[in-house]
Amino acid sequence: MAAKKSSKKSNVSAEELLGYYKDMLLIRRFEEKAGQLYGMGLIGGFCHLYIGQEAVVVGLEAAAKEGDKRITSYRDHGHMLACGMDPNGVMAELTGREGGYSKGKGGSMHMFSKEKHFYGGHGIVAAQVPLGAGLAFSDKYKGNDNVTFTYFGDGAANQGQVYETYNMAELWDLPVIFVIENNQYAMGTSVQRSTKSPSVWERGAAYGIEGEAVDGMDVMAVKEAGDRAVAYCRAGKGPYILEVKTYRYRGHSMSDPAKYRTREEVQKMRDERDPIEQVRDLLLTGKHATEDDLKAIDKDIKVRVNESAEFAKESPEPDLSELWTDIYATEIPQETA
Ligand SMILES: Cc1ncc(C[n+]2csc(CCOP(=O)(O)OP(=O)(O)O)c2C)c(N)n1
Ligand SMILES: [Mg+2]
Repeated sequence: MAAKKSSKKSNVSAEELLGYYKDMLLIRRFEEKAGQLYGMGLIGGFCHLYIGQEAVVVGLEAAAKEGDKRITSYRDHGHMLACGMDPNGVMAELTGREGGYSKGKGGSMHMFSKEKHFYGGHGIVAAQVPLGAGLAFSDKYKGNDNVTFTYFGDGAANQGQVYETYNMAELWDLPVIFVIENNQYAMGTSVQRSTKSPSVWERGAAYGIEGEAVDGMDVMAVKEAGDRAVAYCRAGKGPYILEVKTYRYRGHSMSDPAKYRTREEVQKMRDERDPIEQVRDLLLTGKHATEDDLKAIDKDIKVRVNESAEFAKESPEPDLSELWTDIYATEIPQETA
């Protein structure tokens, strides 16, 4: 099994760095806006923000190619933006409007895009793990070289269905990358309180699955690990586990005041490990961008996010007749419903 590797920052081009910066900042600003709209009562139901974890999905999407699939949990807004879904459609789904990806009927946790090969958005902890293996099975069956990124949390990693899936995925050499987003907490339970071994990825060894741990606050390290995982899976060698060590800055969901950890713990992570600040520093010290360039990027992103919020407020509520659509895979005519 591979050991943890650090990123070689010198190999990364200015263009690549700027791309990571923009993609991570879009997620951060989008999530901040979603938090505001939630506070204003415009978003109902659950809303789990991805702030702090941006480098995970941005690094891994940089390792993906057209045709690859992704599936994740309820903490899904970042994944959707990173794979190129439209911020308008995501934000309007959060506000439960017709212009949302699930026509306003799914909300934060249940969005999909066939076009971008994004298979949800799942509210049941770890439910997406066997589904991810199923997606990978379909690609193997069809004989193409696509891979499926199957994301789940440190809490989900203690679920039995993860290990049933590991066994079958390795048995059938499925091209699935199991991405454990270890953000140190499962609701109010820290990893230390729930898990004896600090290396969750090493459990794959019991099933013969290769893997590694990676610093999830370093987008370049994530991209490099993603490249290794993708190369392994595309070569038909079977599944691969990436345990990405990250941190969520906000509570579990918008309704969590996060009293189980200190403010100092969160502040220290923000000050010392923030994924966006790390890339910002590299851009500035490498003279790839000036403070003014970065301000202009932030301004453009805020404009884009504000547009999505306006769209999400103005898009109409779904029509009542929508209650009878999208229930079964094959549409049932309304008169018989
Ligand atoms: C089967 C199931 N059990 C319990 C819950 C309640 N629940 C929702 S999120 C969560 C914690 C999951 O934590 P983790 O997998 O670390 O993901 P994170 O929220 O940190 O991204 C729990 C227990 C659920 N949704 N589904
Ligand atoms: Mg977690």
